[in-house]
Amino acid sequence: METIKNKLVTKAEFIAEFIAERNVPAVFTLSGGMIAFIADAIYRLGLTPIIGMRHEQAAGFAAETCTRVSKIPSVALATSGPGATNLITAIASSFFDSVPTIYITGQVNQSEIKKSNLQRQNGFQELNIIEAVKGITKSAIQIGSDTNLKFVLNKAWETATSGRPGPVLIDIPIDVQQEVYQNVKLKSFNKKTKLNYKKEIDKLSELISKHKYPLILAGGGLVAADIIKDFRSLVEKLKLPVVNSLMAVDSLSSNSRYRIGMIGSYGNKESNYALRESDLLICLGSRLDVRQIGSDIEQFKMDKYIYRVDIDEFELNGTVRANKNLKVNLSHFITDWLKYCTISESKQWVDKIHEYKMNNPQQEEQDKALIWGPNDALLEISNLCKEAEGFIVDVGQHQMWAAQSIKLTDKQRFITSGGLGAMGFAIPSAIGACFAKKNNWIVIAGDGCTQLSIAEIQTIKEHNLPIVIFVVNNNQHGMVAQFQETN
Ligand SMILES: Cc1ncc(C[n+]2csc(CCOP(=O)(O)OP(=O)(O)O)c2C)c(N)n1
Ligand SMILES: [Mg+2]
Repeated sequence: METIKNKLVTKAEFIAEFIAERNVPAVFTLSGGMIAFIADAIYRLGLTPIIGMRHEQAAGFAAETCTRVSKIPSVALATSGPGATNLITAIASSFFDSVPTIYITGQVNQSEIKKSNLQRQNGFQELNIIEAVKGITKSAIQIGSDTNLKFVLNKAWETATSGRPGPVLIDIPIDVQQEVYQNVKLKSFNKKTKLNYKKEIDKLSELISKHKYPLILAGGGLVAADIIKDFRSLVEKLKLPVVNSLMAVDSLSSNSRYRIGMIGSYGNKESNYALRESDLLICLGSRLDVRQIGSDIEQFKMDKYIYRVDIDEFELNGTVRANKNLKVNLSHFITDWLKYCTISESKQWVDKIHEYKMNNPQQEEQDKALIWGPNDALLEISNLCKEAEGFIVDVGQHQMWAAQSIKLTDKQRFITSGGLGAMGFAIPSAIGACFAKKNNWIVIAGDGCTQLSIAEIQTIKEHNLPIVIFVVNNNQHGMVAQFQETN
């Protein structure tokens, strides 16, 4: 890329250049006056596609999923006030699912920003977005004329991508966007050195050898750590069964004999069976959410030895107290585990789980009157879509049927809104996915969810994106109906 060196540029242009230098795959936005200078600068520089969406929330979801697929932070831009508030659901989604998305909001002129918190509003469409998103971002900062822009951008990137990843928000008043900035070549932050975990791995191998029913629980943190290839090699080497949370459906391909399936109240029967029977549970980047383990923690633990690996100490110190907690970067840990692991012998244990599965098919949960239930339908859809890059799944019963029954090939992704569970996630997310990897993406959405983001079909058409949408129509908000009927 040609860098504009020793040339006076505006701060908006500098931001556009930063975005291009970092190879951001795409920027998603719905325009507005207070963000116009940055949007124009990105467009004029011509190095990063800038995609106009029909709603800022959709822009936010698109940027999140573009990030999840490309593994490079993507950007969503919004104008001040309603543009910024419309981003909030998407920001929360990135936060809960540990995605390092960059959100940039425009703000009114510095002179129009209210001076006291007691005043509701000063400028037109002025809103304190920094305060609003403090609890759902890793950092949220407003840039002023005196702020070192280059430092803040580098720092924001570093904050989003380091440790447990998550979103950051940068708010930039319109007058600051237009200020002149002396461009200097951007320097990237140093990568942290990798520690060696051989000692821990040796102890873990011994622990595994001492247990009869060891089980791995793959969580969203494992997928976020971008170490799936090594993880898969590790599992084939260890020959240990693996269950997953909703956020790690694609941690193993369905071809693997060791992929048992999803746990929890909406999980696969055989996975819950394996979880119950296990005497050693190795949790890799999993929050152990109430939907996965239930609210009775003692009942979940029984006499199991729980070994937790997570980068987030607040998760490790959460409700489930493990026998062993390891606060480490999972990608480093898995690399070392693969290097130093010893092979365990758990064939009988894996056979036992498969036997249970044979005798307890998932389909049996469905309404007996249905000849072809939703689990059959989702399995069939996946059989028809083996060439697709992956499945992007919305929120509701269809999401659970998909997580239970879709068969994934080696390369396919399964992307959904996990922690926030935000309806309307899938269609805009598929748009974001296309800008990260232009191949066919399959959307699975309920009749309810589809209506939240139906306008984005226009965006799909405008860019002629290879997205196929399957609407699972049960003429109701099925998950809520199920909740009402059973409570
Ligand atoms: C933004 C948002 N609003 C409300 C909910 C609560 N909710 C969860 S699932 C669901 C129903 C979704 O309906 P549909 O898309 O038809 O899926 P189904 O459960 O019928 O498969 C609702 C209303 C939510 N998760 N997100
Ligand atoms: Mg429905």
